[in-house]
Amino acid sequence: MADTQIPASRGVPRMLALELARVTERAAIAAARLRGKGDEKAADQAAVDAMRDELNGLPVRGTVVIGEGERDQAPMLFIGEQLGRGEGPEVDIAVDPLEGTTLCAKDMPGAIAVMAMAERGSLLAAPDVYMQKIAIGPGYPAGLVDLDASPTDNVRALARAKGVDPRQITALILDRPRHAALVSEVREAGAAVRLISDGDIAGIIFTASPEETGIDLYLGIGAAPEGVLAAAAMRCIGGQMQGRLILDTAERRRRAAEMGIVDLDRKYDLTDLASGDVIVAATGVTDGALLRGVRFRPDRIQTETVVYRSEAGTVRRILGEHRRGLV
Ligand code: VTB
Repeated sequence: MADTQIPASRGVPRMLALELARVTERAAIAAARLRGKGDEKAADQAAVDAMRDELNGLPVRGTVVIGEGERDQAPMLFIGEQLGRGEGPEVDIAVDPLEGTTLCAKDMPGAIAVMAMAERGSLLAAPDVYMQKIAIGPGYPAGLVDLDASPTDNVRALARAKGVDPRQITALILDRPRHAALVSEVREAGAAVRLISDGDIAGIIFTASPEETGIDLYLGIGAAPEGVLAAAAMRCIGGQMQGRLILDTAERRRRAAEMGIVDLDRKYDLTDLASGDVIVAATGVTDGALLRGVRFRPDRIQTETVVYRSEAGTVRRILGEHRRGLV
């Protein structure tokens, strides 16, 4: 269908895919200038400012439904903020201008600038709390793994469906003390565990191409906004994911209720987290397995961006060359 046939109030015109690449490219370049400086807040702020500026030039009426920073008092593109030129389709915007602030500050692999844009009302508006998550790649029967099944059962079910021994399964888990029991159980079930220090959006995306990444399964607790962004990407690439918000204090429950969450214990499926027409863009800040980091050359700046679109399931990798002085 031609974009001109999409009513102005619905859908995300596909031409916006390139615009989103432009947004994350700019945020990534801004953050990359502060790579390795040990200042997470400054890098985050630079990415936030660049992203906001670029988003405000787009022909959309956007509302930020997933922002960042509540948890760590970071500079925000805050939830509810209106973005865009105030004309064109109404869209939900989810942003993580610098996913992996610590990775960027320490110039370690895997920092990215990432955002999603979707039809109004189609991304879960979640507070910045923790989320329990599970994800596997495409090609398996629906419901093969489940948040409420034991890690052992999930590893076994996945191994069986893959036709391999559990010893050939690798699970990716954030390296946190809270995951000690989870890591032990997964290893006892026979699987290998790859630990990462940060960056579980990419971690979940890795499950969609196990033959390349070596990752079959994502398990554990990360941040909720990253969960929604990962779900938006998985909607485009294929794969399964479930998430449940961890609302373990009265304050968190109050914030969730304020955002319209009725069932506080709800187990969200992929399409509960991100439905409708969605576009996701991510640009590498530091080198990583998903994306190459920004390269500063004498006369130009190079970026690598991936853009996912749910409607057609397209995945595009864009190598940008930016003349210095213009960005
Ligand atoms: C993860 C990780 C992020 O937050 O979501 C993590 O993917 C969860 O929070 O890169 P804790 O660090 O508090 O465990 C990040 O590390 C940063 O947002």
